[in-house]
Amino acid sequence: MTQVVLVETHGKVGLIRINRPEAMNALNNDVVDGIGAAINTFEADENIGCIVITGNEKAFAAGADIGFMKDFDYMHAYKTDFITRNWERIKTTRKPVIAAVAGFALGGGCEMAMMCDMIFAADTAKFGQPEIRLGTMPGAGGTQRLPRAVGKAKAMDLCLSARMMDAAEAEKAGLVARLYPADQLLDETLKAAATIAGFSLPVIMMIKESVNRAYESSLNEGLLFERRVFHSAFALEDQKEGMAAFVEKRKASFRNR
Ligand code: DAK
Repeated sequence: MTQVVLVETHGKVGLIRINRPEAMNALNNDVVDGIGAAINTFEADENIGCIVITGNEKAFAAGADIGFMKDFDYMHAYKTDFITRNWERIKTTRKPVIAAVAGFALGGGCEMAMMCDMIFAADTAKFGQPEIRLGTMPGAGGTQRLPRAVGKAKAMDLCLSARMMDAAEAEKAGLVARLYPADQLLDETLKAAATIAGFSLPVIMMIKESVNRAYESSLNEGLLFERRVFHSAFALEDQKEGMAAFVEKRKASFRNR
């Protein structure tokens, strides 16, 4: 049986590939559970400092599997917690997750990319929330994360018109952190992920937690949280090492403590 999720390790980077090319990487329970299991493994591995999720050159993921869900009724979707059981795992991991998006990231695919900490896109990427065309609406963060990323006007436009946004527009709007020619996307993303993973793991986690706080609290609360976490970073051996290395003009060697 084809494995719908492929998992690789590149040094300190964990790579997860969605692998349903025959269906534009449409998401089903197996895919989402596979991603959840891979994240559990990477989370438990002290050697991994950053995770990358990608698809193939045609699609990151063209949304939830429409054939699979077309006959669902409310009771089934609710009782089985459709897709949800591992869906939030991307969000709850304490290690940074980069979505490397080439081709289509539509519906649940766009929502999954937005759940990651940042999106790196190929110039071929296309983002959209076309659920309205199917007689339904975004159900996994599209109406919530998209306005936060690109503002209300563009989010309304995408969710209500079902139009796709190309990579250049997505980068300009703030959805995409970095844009690459398609043939360089994965290499460049792995390189960036390796740079992140080379820093001190506790500091990586402190920064992720603090940036996320910006979305979940008032500015004053967020600043206070950041200040407390910043102060606590002085308790790290890696802080002593990082600053000593700078003063001694050598490369820091972090031990994740
Ligand atoms: N589901 C199933 N199969 C799909 C698919 C999808 N979403 N997208 C594409 N495919 C399949 C096509 O049926 C086709 O299969 P065959 O006919 O070859 O067997 C194959 O992939 C190639 O697609 P096309 O022939 O259509 O290729 P094109 O290049 O012409 O068009 C396209 C590519 C991506 C523009 C088009 O396929 C398309 O519009 N796809 C549907 C996009 C869409 O509507 N996505 C939104 C789905 S709703 C939740 C989590 C997630 C969700 C909800 C809740 N919870 C946690 C609660 C998500 C919901 C959605 O995403």
